Amino acid sequence: TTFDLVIVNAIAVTACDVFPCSISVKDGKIAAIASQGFSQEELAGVEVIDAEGAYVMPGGIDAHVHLCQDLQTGPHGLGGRCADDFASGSMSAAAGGTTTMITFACQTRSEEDASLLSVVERYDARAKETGSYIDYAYHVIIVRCDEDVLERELPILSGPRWGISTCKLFMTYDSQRLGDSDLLTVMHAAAQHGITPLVHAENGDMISWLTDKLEAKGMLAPIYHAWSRPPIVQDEATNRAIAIAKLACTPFLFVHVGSSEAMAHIRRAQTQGWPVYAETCPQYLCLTYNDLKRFHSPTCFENSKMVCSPPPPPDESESERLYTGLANGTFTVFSSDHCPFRYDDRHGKPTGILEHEESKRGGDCVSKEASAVSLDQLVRTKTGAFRFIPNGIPGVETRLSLLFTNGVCAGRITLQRFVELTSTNVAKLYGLYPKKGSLMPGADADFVIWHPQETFSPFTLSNDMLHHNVDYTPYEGMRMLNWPRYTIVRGHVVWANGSLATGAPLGRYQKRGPNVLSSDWKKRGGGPAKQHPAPWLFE
Ligand code: DUC
Ligand code: ZN
Ligand code: ZN
Ligand code: ZN
Repeated sequence: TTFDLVIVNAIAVTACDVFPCSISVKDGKIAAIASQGFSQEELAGVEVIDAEGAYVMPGGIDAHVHLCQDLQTGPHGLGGRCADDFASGSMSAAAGGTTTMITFACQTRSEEDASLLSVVERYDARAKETGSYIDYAYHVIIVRCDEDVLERELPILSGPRWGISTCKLFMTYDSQRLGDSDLLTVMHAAAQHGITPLVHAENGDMISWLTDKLEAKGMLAPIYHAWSRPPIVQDEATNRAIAIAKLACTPFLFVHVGSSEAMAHIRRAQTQGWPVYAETCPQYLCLTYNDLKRFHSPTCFENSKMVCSPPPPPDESESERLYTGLANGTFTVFSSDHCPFRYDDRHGKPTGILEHEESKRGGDCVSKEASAVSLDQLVRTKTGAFRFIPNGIPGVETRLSLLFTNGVCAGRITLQRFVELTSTNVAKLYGLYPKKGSLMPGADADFVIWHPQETFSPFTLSNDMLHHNVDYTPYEGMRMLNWPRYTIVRGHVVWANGSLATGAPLGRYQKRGPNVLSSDWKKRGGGPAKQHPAPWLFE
């Protein structure tokens, strides 16, 4: 039998090892990893990629990507139109070396979203509308505590039809947050059905209180979005969520951790043996408060391009502490939190102006669509209010290169740790391992192949190089020391030498199993019996 694809002259990098090899692919799976090349006979008629001595890694897995999340369902709890669908989002991901993404099917509190199953079905229809160029899966976002959802629907979602083994829960945003009691109930139910909760840990009351205080002083500019969410907002919620999860007895993960104090709470719980995991994202390593003052003056509305929640950290010393958490294992995964809003779309970042104008007039939203003012005029002349700016920045395409440049090339993390954070641990935590995230024979043939490091010419990033449907990148002007040269999904080359493959989207939905990073957790002495004098209360 001959192969479908062969990669020669590669330096394979896994979460453990770095070694020279050749890799063969058959029927979308890794057939063999060989220390030598292949014979002429074996290669006859086979597609060959010469890696020229470059690193080959398991394809990137980005477990935090927002696509097709509509107006009211936005993670900011306000208007704001998600700029990427599955087609544009997956092309952007592929061009950045990512072969699998996990996106969010988001429940709202409206009547039609009472059933989480129908939320997922409708979201799945959105994905099918365009198809995806890389493999994909869904998390669910649960914004209410409903017995039918928790007892009847969660087992269906985690079962063979959908294979959804994670749910995201918010501790902030009035339209989405769960109180402590609901968090206990939902986390406990999730644990019983083998679903790992992902927690957005910011104290919503602190944020509202600070927002009111800032606004009372007329401090409305984008930079004050960060001031309304200082690190203590994350610290408190993180510490509280750890206590809640201990009582509910469930392994869980903190998404988008951007505070070193929050990280320290997580580290301590891990050291005590609790199955607590954490994610951080490029914006907490590569941006600071300064980037919220980048354009012209601090009050310039263009600074809304950098508004995300949690915000970037105050300064670089904080990012440096987060890099330590990446190196020492406190962080389990590194994701983008790609949450795309355009600047030239009145339902993108300019929502911060329009809603502000409406609120000053005390009106509702009806006149906005009809407004004769051009968008261009609007963004040039208005300042807007940070409260109304959609929270989120794009980054699915830049995730790997930013960490490769600033983590690996800068000597802050090893190559193996890079693979662990961007692929292998992600697959293990989210139930895709070893099909994804590994270079084992039999695994899916998902690869990212870099440029040979010695001969690569560093370049300066600009948004016109990117493939998302967003009109800016927060990382404009940053120096990149390498970039994925090939992205391969189940043996299909989807990105090569600066070009995306044309043709039908071949991404497949991935059913997931449970988190395997903490499969031994109950044995290690977790479980209700150790937590409470009356363990039967938890059954
Ligand atoms: N949470 C996210 O996960 N993404 C964007 C904004 C937010 O609050
Ligand atoms: Zn969040
Ligand atoms: Zn997000
Ligand atoms: Zn409108």
